[in-house]
Amino acid sequence: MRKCRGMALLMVLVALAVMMSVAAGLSVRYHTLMNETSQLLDSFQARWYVKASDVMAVKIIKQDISDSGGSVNLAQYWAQEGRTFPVEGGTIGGFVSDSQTCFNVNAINTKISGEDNFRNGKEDYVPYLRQVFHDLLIRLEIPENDADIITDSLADFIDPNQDLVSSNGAENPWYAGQKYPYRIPDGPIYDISEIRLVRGMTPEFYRRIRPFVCALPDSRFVININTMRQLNMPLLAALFLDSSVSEDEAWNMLAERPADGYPAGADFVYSDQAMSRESDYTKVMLKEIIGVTSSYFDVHSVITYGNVTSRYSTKIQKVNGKMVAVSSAPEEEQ
Ligand SMILES: [Ca+2]
Repeated sequence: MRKCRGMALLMVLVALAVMMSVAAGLSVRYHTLMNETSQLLDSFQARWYVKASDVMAVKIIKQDISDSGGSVNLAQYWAQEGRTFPVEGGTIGGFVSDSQTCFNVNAINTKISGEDNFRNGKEDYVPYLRQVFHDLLIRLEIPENDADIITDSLADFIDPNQDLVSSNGAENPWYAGQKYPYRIPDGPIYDISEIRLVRGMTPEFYRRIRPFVCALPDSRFVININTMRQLNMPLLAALFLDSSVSEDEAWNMLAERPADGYPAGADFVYSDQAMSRESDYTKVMLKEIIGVTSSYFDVHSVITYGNVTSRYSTKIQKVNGKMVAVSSAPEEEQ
């Protein structure tokens, strides 16, 4: 009888141990699910705050442009940096950048008005914007041979034909022969990261080039001189096609720029500082590509909510005369 009671007690203890083990497992699973759900809800809320940030940026840019009669410059509210707004459960921060302070790769084959007058029947004439892009790569300490290949291959990547720009270029047959073959767009690209596929590009070269290039849905090439900051000077210097123009000299050229920007691009092109470094050729080119307004912006949002910090980049552009947010995506790691 005593033996039977002992067995029953043992079975009860074993059953208790099994139940405790199951309960502990359920508890861990429950907490994991709770954490996952909480993080998911935080990221949803953060995404809504990104939308709020975009709406606010569009409103401010529209108001600034309207107040200044079309000028886009660094004295305007949209250009203020380092502001963070508290919101329920977190913060909204970030900054807005003008996308017309970078080299628009979709314009690399665009002919500048007046350029033909300088061609003079030269078979080996290289279009101005290709020269500028090449000059920019050299300034970023990309070896000349690699710069030759990347520049001409980028031109082929974007142009709609399958004719090689030069022996340094690359069309579909070259890409078809690679380990992972692919077809090139032969047209404008949507996202600047696509240039990582261009012949000659390496992760290191892309890292160096990335801050100075963009892919706008526009084959025109217009730089807004009023929003150029010191960090953009490698590009401004490259526009002069003169290796003796340093980044510091380019920055000094803007010393006379009014706080609320030049009224017209010509005010920069005919400024004493710029004139002293322009050739007849670059003066004609600069007259065509230097502007004082912009139709493209990027909103870089940093949202903190709960335990989640989200970084998003939203493209804002003028569509049918109206500024609108057209796309938003997690910010690319630099
Ligand atoms: Ca092509």
